[in-house]
Amino acid sequence: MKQHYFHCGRYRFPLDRGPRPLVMGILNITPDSFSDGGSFHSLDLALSHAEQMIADGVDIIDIGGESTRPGSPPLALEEELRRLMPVVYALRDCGKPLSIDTYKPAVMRETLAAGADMINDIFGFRSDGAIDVVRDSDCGLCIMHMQGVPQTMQEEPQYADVVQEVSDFLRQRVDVLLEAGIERPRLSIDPGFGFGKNSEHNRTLLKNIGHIARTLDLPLLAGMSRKRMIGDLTGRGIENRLAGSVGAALVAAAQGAAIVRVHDVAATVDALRVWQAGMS
Ligand code: PT1
Repeated sequence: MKQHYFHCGRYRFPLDRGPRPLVMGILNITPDSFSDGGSFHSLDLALSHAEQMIADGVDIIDIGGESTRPGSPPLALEEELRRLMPVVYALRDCGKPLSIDTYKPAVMRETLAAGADMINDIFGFRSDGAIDVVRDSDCGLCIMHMQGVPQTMQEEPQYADVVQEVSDFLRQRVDVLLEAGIERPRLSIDPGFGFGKNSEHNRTLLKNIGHIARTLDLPLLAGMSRKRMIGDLTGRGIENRLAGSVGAALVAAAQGAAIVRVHDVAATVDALRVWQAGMS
């Protein structure tokens, strides 16, 4: 039976509202470079960033403490919690669902207990104990595909058929999560752009996100904002990828993506509003 909503903790998003995907705004909590003890400065920055995203029309706020860009080293659990918890407490009643970008079950448990609505796991809930944590809540889930681990994933990504392999992986993870008793309306899937994929893999996936979403019959989240793949297509450095990223969000929308994960909320929401007006 066709799924009509995405269930995400305290929130429930209808999925049949025409072509416009939900906009997930990226809130990176970076270490505080201005002070070494208290982290008031970075908390303050994070909260004003969130406030701006809300004013700009964000639908979901995705909070991350650990960078998972290619080459990034893992972050200690204690430090990830130290960055995330004050932000979750401060934003829990901001009126928008809070998604936590983490693959660590202990971080999932603590942030869900503090009021988070969604867990966005680049590791696809493969960490020991991750499924048990989300099963005990009603949070939304994003199941992402990644080949390898962030530190080395871009060294030599290889696929015989990237669309098939990513789809097969996502289907397997969906089946495991359903068998564990997690309700289907809580699930979303993500091909994981840039996570163990070269530019040809990324381009092939970009052309096929509609196909992946239809074969898995689940809401699809696309995260391409400012990534290397946008640089590959435009020849632009990280600071000049806004237009390319907005273009990518529209391509995702055109193929029926349910959620786009972006840095530039205002520009993306504007583009999607125009898109929606022309498509509906
Ligand atoms: C993503 C994603 C994410 N991306 C989800 N979560 C990042 N669900 C973090 C590059 O090639 O796409 N989906 N959480 C950020 N990771 C990357 C990866 C950033 C690759 C940059 C690149 O430039």
